[in-house]
Amino acid sequence: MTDTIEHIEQEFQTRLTTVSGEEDLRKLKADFIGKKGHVSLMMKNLKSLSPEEKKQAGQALNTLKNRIESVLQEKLGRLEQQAAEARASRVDVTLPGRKPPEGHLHPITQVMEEISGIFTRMGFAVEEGPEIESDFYNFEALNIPQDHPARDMQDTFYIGGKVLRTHTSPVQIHVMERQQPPLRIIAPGKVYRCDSDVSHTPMFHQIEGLMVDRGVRFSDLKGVIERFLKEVFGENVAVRFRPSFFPFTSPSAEVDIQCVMCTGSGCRTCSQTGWLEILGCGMVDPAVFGFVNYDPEEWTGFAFGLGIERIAMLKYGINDIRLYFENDLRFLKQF
Ligand code: 2U9
Repeated sequence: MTDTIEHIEQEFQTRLTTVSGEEDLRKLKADFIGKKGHVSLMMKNLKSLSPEEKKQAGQALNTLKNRIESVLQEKLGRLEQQAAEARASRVDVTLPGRKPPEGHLHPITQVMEEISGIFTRMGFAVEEGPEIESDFYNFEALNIPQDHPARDMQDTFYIGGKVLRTHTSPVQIHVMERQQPPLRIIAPGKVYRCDSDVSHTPMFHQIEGLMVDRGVRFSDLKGVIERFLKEVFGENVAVRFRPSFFPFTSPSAEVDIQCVMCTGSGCRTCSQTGWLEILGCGMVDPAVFGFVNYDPEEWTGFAFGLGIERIAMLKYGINDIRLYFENDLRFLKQF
């Protein structure tokens, strides 16, 4: 009897080394201490023994059963722990993936595209031209005479015998040279002026517009500009036209909107005036038509010009234009 018990225990230890999962463990338990397991069958066989042998063998079998039980329990604990560790280190394919860092358009590009969109929806075509221009296209053809202050060395960058365009107006001259009216175009792009402070950078962006047709009047200009400003600053924005002067337009006007910071009550942004200057405009000066051989008796037109950075600063409440060009992602990511 004692031999058999020892044999069972050896057999159990051997089987235990082959256990690789909870299923094996359950099977092992059933085979040894289950109702029809080795230990239970041995218990049933005790009947045939003498009382003394019965007592001894019974105790031995109970001890074996307890030992097996505690070994199985310990093994089960280890298996459960291993399973938990495996689950924890497994890749969860249902988790959302990690996104690669994603860029976006520069705020100036965004505002430029928004403004271009407003004018293209009003029927204006987008035109582009070179950033290096001759004196004729940048100044002469725009009725800016030799001694005009805008030609001063302080404002214009000269390279060789040419200039970096100080406005996008040369684009419109090029278009008028190769195209007869009617004409409705905008010219967005980079321009260069020798100037630098919180509201000026040596390079900035403009959009200029030009419409030429028979019978174009100042009221057409007013309608287009008012529609544009309502699209950008909201339908309720107050707009005013102030008389002004530009060599290339006559009559000329500067256009203000009610201050977006204080809605007209007066603040630092609007220098306590309640108004913000947004753009310049006017009826194309007949002298300009003369340079491109348009008959000023037949054609009239309006033109306007605006600085993108200034509009973007007002739109986003930015007080230093240089932030746009420092490439600081903490700034750029906000747009
Ligand atoms: C042609 C004829 C006329 C374009 C115009 C302005 C008024 C103007 C400024 C706005 C802010 C420049 O960027 S800024 O400093 N522009 O005030 N621009 S009329 O007039 C033209 C252009 C082309 C052939």
